[in-house]
Amino acid sequence: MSYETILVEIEEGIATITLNRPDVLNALNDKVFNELEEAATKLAADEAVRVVIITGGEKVFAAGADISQMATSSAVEVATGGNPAQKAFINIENMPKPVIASISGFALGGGCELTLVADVRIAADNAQFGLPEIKLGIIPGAGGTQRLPRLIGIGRAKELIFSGAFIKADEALQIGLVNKVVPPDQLSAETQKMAKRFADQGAVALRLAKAAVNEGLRMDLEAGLEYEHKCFSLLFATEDQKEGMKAFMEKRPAKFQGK
Ligand code: CO8
Repeated sequence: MSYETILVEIEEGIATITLNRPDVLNALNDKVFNELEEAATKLAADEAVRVVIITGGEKVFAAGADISQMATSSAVEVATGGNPAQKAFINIENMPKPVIASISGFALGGGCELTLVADVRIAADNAQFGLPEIKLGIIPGAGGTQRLPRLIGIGRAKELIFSGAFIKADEALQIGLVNKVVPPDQLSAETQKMAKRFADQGAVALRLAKAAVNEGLRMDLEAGLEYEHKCFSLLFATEDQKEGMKAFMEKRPAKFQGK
């Protein structure tokens, strides 16, 4: 897969998408959003890909949407522009396999919002998070007002959105914005370790586990529990369920085939 603003590599079932506009701190313009959407569609359909990592590289995750592109936009252009940011992010969020955001340096505005569509977030201890849109006279527009309160709670989300303040990795960990913080030189290895751990599990079970959590969050508890039971029952039709339980009885590691 060849793109202008992102790099996509696949190795041993783990795909890595790297944002690649270093001169502007990986600012996200429409080209990036469109390429992310296309890559997510392809990786979602590729059964050989079991886990997806999104990173900005060693220095910065992404300093937000491209302000130079937005500065001259009219309300009509923004309203009728097809919302490439939300389209791309929904595509990533709905990928039927685990997505890990691996974050070094700034993850601001649309960059922070991109981390929110991943299933888990690992940060280097030099990472900084924030939604500074309010300081530009706008609000988060790629899901921040919706996904952040669901992840860290309404009060903390409003504080970040109303102030535009940046928080460091340790505070992000404390409020549940990231799952794990590691030294910068261990970020890549720790991300790979987590990706490998997910990749070793059964692909169908992973897919349904993700669906049960994501779909369940859109329902009331009763409907969510019913949905969970349907997913749970369905897994008894897979060879992986037979293998997983047989392996347990035989006291050996399971070898899942993803079917
Ligand atoms: N957009 C465009 N260019 C950027 C951006 C950006 N978001 N961030 C940095 N750059 C550029 C700078 O202009 C600079 O370019 P140049 O060298 O040509 O002057 C280069 O990157 C390096 O940046 P700095 O010199 O500013 O680096 P510093 O280390 O001094 O500062 C900061 C780093 C603090 C990250 C600073 O660059 C900054 O504050 N950036 C903007 C952060 C921001 O406000 N982000 C939110 C943007 S709005 C948004 O994300 C909305 C999302 C919703 C989209 C929905 C669409 C429908």
